[in-house]
Amino acid sequence: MSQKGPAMRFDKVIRYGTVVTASDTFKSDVGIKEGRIAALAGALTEADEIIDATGLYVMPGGIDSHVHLDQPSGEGIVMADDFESGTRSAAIGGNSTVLTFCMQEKGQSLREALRLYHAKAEGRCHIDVSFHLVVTDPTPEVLGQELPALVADGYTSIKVFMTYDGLRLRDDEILATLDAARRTGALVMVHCENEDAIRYLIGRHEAEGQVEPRYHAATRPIAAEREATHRALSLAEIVDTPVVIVHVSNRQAMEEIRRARQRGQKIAGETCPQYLMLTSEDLDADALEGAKYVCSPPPRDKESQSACWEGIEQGVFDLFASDHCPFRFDDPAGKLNEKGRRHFRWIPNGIPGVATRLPILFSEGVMKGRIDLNRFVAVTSTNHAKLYGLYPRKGTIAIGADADIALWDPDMQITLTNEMLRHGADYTPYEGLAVRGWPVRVMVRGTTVAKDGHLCDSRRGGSYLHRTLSSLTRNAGNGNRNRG
Ligand code: DUC
Ligand code: ZN
Ligand code: ZN
Repeated sequence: MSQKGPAMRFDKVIRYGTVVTASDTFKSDVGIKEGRIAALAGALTEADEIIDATGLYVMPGGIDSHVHLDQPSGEGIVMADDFESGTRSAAIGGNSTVLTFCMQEKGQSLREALRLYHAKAEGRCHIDVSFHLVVTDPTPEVLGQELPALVADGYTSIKVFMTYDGLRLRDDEILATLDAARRTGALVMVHCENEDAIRYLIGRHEAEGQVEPRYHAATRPIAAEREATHRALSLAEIVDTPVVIVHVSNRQAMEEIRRARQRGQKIAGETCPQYLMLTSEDLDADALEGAKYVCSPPPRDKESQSACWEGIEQGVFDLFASDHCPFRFDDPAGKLNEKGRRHFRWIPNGIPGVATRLPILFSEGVMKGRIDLNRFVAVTSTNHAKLYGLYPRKGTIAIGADADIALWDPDMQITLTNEMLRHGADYTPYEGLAVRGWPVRVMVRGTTVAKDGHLCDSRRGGSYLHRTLSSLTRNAGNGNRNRG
């Protein structure tokens, strides 16, 4: 493993730890110079700072590729995290990079949307960030002129919605967007739920006076997600374009991914902590407490939880992301806004989770023997870097990579409380959950940003990351790009 002689002097050395990557686990010191990993070897002693990692795992910092920060969320509603608080919370939970969303308004150019989101993020981020483009208005100019130029500038992923008025695209618009993505190499993430079915069910429950939070889950059934997943995959097949199916909540949607792959399609799948840890019964909580768990797709049942675990274990899911989409609970600008108190359809969709994603998977997955350490690193960091064009700069412990490192203490036992997560929400869905394993230090490009649960670098030194093409589209592109 040694690449450098012992005479080299480092800025920092992490000593005595166990390095874990997506493929290997080995004892090694890690030498860091000018923000990058410069050596992996035994007995690196020459450094300005020696960090003792005895008993700790030295892992790539978490990359959370599905995070919402400072997004407009409807009249009078305010997202609970901006780029400062969201990246602070992410760092405390073991992350060194987050990918957030830049939302195009109807009639707005993608460039203009990006200008606004860069202004929101500039100088406020504690860790590195990059944006996915949410395409809500796929005009010929947007798809034919803007998108190719933006992909060339390193904005290499987009998201489309099949649900929500104002956001959803029709099937022909999705096809046009996928086609444009194929030509440019952009990777498309799809939110799969059947809007018409949901709207119909909302009307039916509303007519019966059934407007409590629990009806959020009842009006977004598994079949509505499965149908949209099947349709998204079919549209992707028709124009031969890779896609990521995000926030998969249940077995039926997951099996659609498996089947599409068996047909030869290039598909990535993502699931999230809420689909392992919560069920629709949480939305049944007393009074309006259920509003805390309103997210889309909604949490399902125990069988769906088992299916999602199976998908992580068996590789159907490449990505384990938080879908952090935080709103305060007891707040007129949050879950319990005036209209939301009276009808579930006005409760903003989303739950906080950027700080709890990694500890939950480490504790419930690794420590309970469901997945090994290497799979943990793959689904929480390496695969995010590969799929979203950050690899090998990010997502691994290797010479030349950014020194984005999380030191994990596998023996630390923590009971989660909202206060320790340092996000802007006034609750966590996981209050009181006991976890084993905690990221005791998080470094971004060699600088320690969080230590022992506290932010310890107030410089807000996070950078914006321009990205290369996805591993999924780069490979698919050989025969496809520039065709048609
Ligand atoms: N989709 C997301 O990806 N996040 C929050 C809400 C939603 O519908
Ligand atoms: Zn979504
Ligand atoms: Zn989301």
